[in-house]
This record gives sequence, structure tokens and C-alpha cells, in this order.
Amino acid sequence: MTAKVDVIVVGAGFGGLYALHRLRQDGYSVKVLEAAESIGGTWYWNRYPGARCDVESMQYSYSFSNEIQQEWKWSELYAAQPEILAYINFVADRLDLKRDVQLNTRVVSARFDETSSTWEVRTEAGEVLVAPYCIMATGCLSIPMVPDFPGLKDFKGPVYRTSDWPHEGVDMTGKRVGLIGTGSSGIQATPILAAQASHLYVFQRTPNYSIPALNRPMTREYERSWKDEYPERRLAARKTRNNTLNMAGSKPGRDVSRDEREAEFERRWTQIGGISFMYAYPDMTSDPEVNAHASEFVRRKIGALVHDPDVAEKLMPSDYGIGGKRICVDTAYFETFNRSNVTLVDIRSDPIERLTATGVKTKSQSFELDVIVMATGFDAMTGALKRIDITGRAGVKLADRWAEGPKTYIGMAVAGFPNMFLITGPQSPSVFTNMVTSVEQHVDWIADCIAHLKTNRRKAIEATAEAEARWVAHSNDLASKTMMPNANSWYVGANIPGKPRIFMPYLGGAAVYQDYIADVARKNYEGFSLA
Ligand code: N01
Repeated sequence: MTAKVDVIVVGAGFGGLYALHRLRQDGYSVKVLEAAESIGGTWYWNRYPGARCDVESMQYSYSFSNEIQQEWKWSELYAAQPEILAYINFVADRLDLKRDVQLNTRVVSARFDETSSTWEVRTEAGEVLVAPYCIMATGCLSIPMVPDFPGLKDFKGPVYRTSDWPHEGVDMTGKRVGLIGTGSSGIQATPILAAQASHLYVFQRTPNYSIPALNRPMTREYERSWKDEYPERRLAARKTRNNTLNMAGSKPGRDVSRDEREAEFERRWTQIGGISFMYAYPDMTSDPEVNAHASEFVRRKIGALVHDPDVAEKLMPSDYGIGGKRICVDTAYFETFNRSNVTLVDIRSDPIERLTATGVKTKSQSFELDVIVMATGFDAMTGALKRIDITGRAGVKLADRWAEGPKTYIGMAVAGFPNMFLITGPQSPSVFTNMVTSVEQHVDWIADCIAHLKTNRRKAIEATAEAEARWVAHSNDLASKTMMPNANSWYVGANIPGKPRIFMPYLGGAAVYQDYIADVARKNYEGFSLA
């Protein structure tokens, strides 16, 4: 049987749930299809020990309802995963969203029918849904990447992924644990695993820059200060580069003395903590001298925190500058390597050759393990979309259109794919921002666009190929003016063998981007053709 609704939304994370709420408010029938057995998206799957957001909770939360943001109470400055998932469920219950979310439903294909101007969406179970509009709220980091290590199947013990950790939890007490991967997930998991395991081996290919979170319990005063000024602060956050109030400095680092910069880095490291370090100066990733100074500052900190100079040296990133890869935020990560039950294994100089029945064999050593934890990242930004067989006008497949890298107009639309909207798609600021605010901005823009089509009795909207090409060129141009495309990061798809190398997020800043997309709408959806 074919079910018909006004809007199909794929994914029930922050983006999909807000899309459901907003479009329902606007009077549309909406169905959200979600592969998992519960809502929450990223925060449903990533429940590894230590999982926590590194944007402050007072900000990493919905802003569309002042009542809701006043009601919810966060217990810590940076909430842990269970609290964020509880918050998402609280909002969903409060707004009665769950009745329009169909769980355990994986979308396998979506096809645009030109005659009826509708999307036909099929699920793994063979169900078919039809709607004029399809919103892909599939997440930027939702497809886990596990390297195809030789012997992966030979290992007799359990292999866990941080990206879909067992919901019942895992007791590592007394176990010899091998953790592969030292990105944000591995860095958060390391101290917790070390406290449980009899021995923890951390297999590191590329060291990362990581800043102490300085996480602490939420104080009544801090919470009050936010809640008293929520509307003004939310507005101010939307005028920043990343939709977050990070105490961003406005004076370029190249215009101040080295001593002044040093003092500012020290203040941010010891008194503020977290990602705010990257906002000390607006030219942190574009001015080579400022970038080199900040990078060297963090390397010195690592040297001071880690007792063994050889281990410290291996933990110091040296072949790319700070910000080239996504900055990490930690609680006692580097200090964990001072524990006698923790060993850092440098797999850059001594690569993993294979997994064996009893552990990991590198070129020169063998490690006996009971458990392996993969913190090896995601097929970021395009992975989830490319896994759905999406067919646009004239039978064109999205996977083919994107064979040489993703191409979008303003991160939300693709030429040849009318009435399909992406939430936080490639070439939008997405992963460089507070994602919750960015999904709100996208959903609001999309809802306004659908209202415009209805008012003007139009059936379809599609990005033009010219507008898309201009936007992609603009996004690439912005990236090329920074040092960011140089590092082998997931921003450029370098972590996935064979993935085309293109810098995927938009680097113009959230506020500039927001003005731009508002302007597109004001100019009668400039760059789109309406039918
Ligand atoms: O994944 P990653 P993540 N052999 O891709 C290594 C967000 N996030 O899950 O750098 C050996 O960063 C790889 O090594 P290398 C955040 O945006 C946020 O940690 O490629 N090692 C790297 O060390 C983040 O950036 C939060 O050399 C291999 C690691 O695996 C994003 O999610 C928390 C390998 C993967 O690191 C992804 O983070 C967690 C191989 N074949 C995540 N392949 C917070 O808000 C890969 N690796 C706090």
C-alpha cells in the first residue's frame, strides 16, 4: 500500500524532529522515517563511554521555543550523551512528535516522479510513501567507517564501534583493551576505558590537537544568566561565524605581539576551556604565523602534561596546523598516558599489519587483547545520502551526480533533484557550527520555501545548474584561502579510501551564510527555477 503525506522526512535526530514540528505547525501532514529503534540520531547511536558534546549545553539545544529552553535543566556545562538523549525525548514528548515518527524503518530509495512532481520513498521492508517534498535529515556523521584491516574476522574477542556502542553498556573491568583511532570519539573514550581496563593500548595513526573542556557542574547562577537573557543571546549567537557564543576575539592575531597572543592562549586553555581556544583570533586558521604559534602552544602543553618525553613527542601533531583537522576537546586525555596501564602505540611508524585471533599485529610487535574498540570515524557529510538510491529528474542518480564530490546549491538543494531538501548538507556551514541552531535555520528556510510554493501555486522548486556551480566554486574558493584543505581530514573525505577529495563544509561563517540564504528567499528564490 502507498501512503501519501505532504512531507517525508528521513531521520529523527535534531533536524528531522524540528522539521516535523515546524511543518506540522504550518499545517502539513508529515511522516518521519527513522532506521533506529528510537529517536535521537547521532545521540542515539554514539553512546560510547565518555560521549559528550563539546558545545556548551545552554547553547547546544533548541532555541525555537523559549518555554522549552526555560523548562529544561542541564546538569553540566557540557552534557553527556544520556542527558542529551533524554533532552531530545523530552522535547519530542512535550510536542507530541513521536506519533509521526516511524521507527525501525530504513529508507533504501527515493525517486522523483516528474509527472506528479512527487517523491516516492521506499523502505527496506518494501513500504512506499509518496509526498511532494522530501527532506533528508540524515546527519553529517551517521555512517560509521571501519577500516578493512586484514584478519578483522579472525579476532576472537568482541569488536565494538564507538559509533554504535551496545545499549546495555560494556564492562571492561580486567580486560586488555585495544582502542584504534584518536579523533574526538577516541579521545573522549580513552580516560574512561583506561580507568576500567586492566591495560589499554591506544593505537594512534595521527596525533590530534585537543583542548581541555574544563567541564563542570552547572551552577544556578550560570544557568540563570543564560535563561534571563536567552532571546538576546540566541540572537547574538546567530550573528557569529559558528552560531555559538565562544567569546570570539575580533582583533587579528597577526596584529598583536607574540607575548599578548601567548597570554590569551594561556587564558583560554586554563580558564575558559573547549573550542573557545580556536576563537582567540579570527585568523587562527588563515594566518600561518598565528596558526603556527597556537599549534606550538598546544604541543608545549602536551609536553608538560605527559611525563614520558617519548610518549609526549608522539602525541604532538607536527605535520599539520591546529584546526586542519576537527579540534578535539577532552577531559584528562593527555594525562591518561601517565597511567601505568596505558600504552600509546604509534601506528604511523609501526603500522597495523593485521588483526589476529588474539589481538593486533603491527609491523614490529604483537598485542594480546580481549576487546577491540574502533573509534575510526565516519563516511562524513555524503555517506548517508549516497547509501540511499536517490533518483532525480530524467533518471539521474545522486551517487552519479556526486561521483566527483558533492555539489549543492546553498547546502540544501541539488540541481536535478526538485523538491528535495538537505539539512546541513555539503557546502553549508554545518559541522563548523552549533549543529542544533544550524538545523533550525535550515528547517525554517525550507518551511518558508514550501509556504512560498503553496502561496504562489507552484508545484516544484529546483536549483539551477549555474547557481549550483557558482556556489560550489565559491565554497571551494573560501576553503582554498585557509590552511584547512591541506590536512588529511574527514572534511576532505581523506579518511575514506577512494572518496573524492573536496573540502565539504562551507567556510564563510554561519552569519554570512544565514544572510545569504535569506537573501535568496527574498529575491524570489534566486538561483532556483520554480514550476
Ligand atoms: O572520528 P575521526 P571520530 N588505521 O574521523 C583513525 C564529531 N564528534 O568519531 O587521523 C588506523 O575524527 C583516524 O586516524 P587518522 C566531531 O565532529 C564530536 O573521533 O585518519 N587508524 C582517527 O584517529 C568529530 O570530528 C564529538 O590518521 C585509523 C580516527 O580513526 C567527528 O564526530 C565527539 C584508520 C577517526 O577519527 C568524528 O570523530 C565525537 C586506519 N585504517 C565525535 N582509519 C563531540 O562533540 C581511521 N583511523 C565531543
